[in-house]
Amino acid sequence: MLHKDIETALNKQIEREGFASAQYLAMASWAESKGFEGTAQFLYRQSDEERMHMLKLFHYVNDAGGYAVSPGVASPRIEFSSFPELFELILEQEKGVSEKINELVELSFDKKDHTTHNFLQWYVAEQLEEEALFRSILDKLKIIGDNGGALYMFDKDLQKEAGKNIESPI
Ligand code: OFO
Repeated sequence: MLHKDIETALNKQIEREGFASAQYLAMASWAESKGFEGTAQFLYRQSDEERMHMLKLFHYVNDAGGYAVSPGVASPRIEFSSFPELFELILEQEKGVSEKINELVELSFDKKDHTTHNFLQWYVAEQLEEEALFRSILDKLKIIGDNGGALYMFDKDLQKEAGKNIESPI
């Protein structure tokens, strides 16, 4: 049986992953409306990934004897001034998620809940990967600056990234 505090904290995390999915979806729409197809595909994929992160937690809570709560959807931001601004926001969002995952790991440790502690390791590794990905994207954008041709290539690169298989965690 899940400790109540852990159940509550995991449900909070379900909410965050759901919000991340909605935020990526809003970003995908923005990129698509600007004609950046590759970036849009990449962001749609990110949105799907976050939904899977949410579902993986959801199933875990119920499998572990808790009660998973389907979260309401808070309104994500829908307007952005530039690609650097959009990707900065993503990196901040992912850093925030990593922080919360670390807090959850600590809580599971405090409560001596080894099963949840073990389950959360997948998220620890995933967040490390995602933060690294978005840091490298931001580095590329710094080099690109206002160069339209380079931005076009950047969009094509993200299209390739979007085509990579997503490892399904559920
Ligand atoms: Fe990248 O947020 Fe999910 O875990």
